[in-house]
Amino acid sequence: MQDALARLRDETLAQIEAAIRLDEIEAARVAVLGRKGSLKQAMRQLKDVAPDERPAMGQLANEVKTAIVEALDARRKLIERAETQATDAAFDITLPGIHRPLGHEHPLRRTEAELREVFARLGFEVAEGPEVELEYYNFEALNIPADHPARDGFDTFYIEGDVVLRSHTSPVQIRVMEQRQPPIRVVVPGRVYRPDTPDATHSPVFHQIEGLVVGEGVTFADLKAVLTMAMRELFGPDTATRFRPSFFPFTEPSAEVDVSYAVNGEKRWLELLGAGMVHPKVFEAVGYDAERYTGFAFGMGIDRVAMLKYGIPDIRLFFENDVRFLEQF
Ligand code: FA5
Repeated sequence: MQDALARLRDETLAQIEAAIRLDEIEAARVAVLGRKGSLKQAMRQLKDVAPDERPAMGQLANEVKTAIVEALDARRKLIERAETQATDAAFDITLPGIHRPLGHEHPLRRTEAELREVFARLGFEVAEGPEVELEYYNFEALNIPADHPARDGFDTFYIEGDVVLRSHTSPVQIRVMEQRQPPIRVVVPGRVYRPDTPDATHSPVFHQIEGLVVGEGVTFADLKAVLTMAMRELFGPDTATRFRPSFFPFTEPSAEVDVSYAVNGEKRWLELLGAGMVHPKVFEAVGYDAERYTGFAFGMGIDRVAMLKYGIPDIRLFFENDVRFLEQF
């Protein structure tokens, strides 16, 4: 009987130790301590034990029972504690919430929106045109004949035949003038493409905003006034602009316009746009009377504007999609 009690104790304690749910504890308790439990049955054998050994056996049986009751108790408490901890954790309102990152407006989009606003205040409407464009609009209609060296500056990616990716927003000048008669005052924001090698200020994909004003008596002074005002609106009232003589086949005279900025107190210039008076050949291409109408046009790099506005040293940062960069705007 002594052996039987010892085995019962060891097996039961092992079973309790292995229990991971409260119902397993309860099952173990019933199986051992219940009315028909194994301990009760073992006790019944007491009457077959020699009378002088009975007290010792009885005591052993009680010790086994106490050990089992204690083990059951301890295990039950452990499981209960683990369970409440698990539930508490699920409802712990002090834990940080699940972070769902917010999107950011891209600095280029924001700059484009601001440019639209500035020009809207100056009386410009917004027009748009296709990024996949016909060679005719990108070149010929703008007085850039095939095989003319001026094509190099506006060279582009060719899709097939006479279909290209536009290398500037100027083709939309033609599309707008084909559609309507003067007076015209539009800006055209959009994406353009060039096989330029990327560096700090050049990207093969970038953005321009085109401006076109056509009417009677429009002069270069109007062009200068509009651009100077726009630059001051964009960069602040003290902004200096510099008009350098330049060449574009679709304007005459032509200028490149730089805007001043400061690095450690030192004044520098960044080329922002090309501009000029609309060339009579362009008016001819759209059937306007070049004797009656004059106009000016400009094409500004939106990426360059954003670089100046936000102090971004490298244009490539706009296109890398690094959240750490984008989050700063
Ligand atoms: C043009 O694209 C002319 N269509 C502008 C124009 C319009 C002149 C109307 C006259 C009348 P240009 O190639 O200089 O010109 O480009 C204009 C501006 O786009 C530049 O001043 C610069 O700000 C920006 N730009 C040009 N190439 C890149 C490039 N690879 N990456 C980023 N910005 C560029």
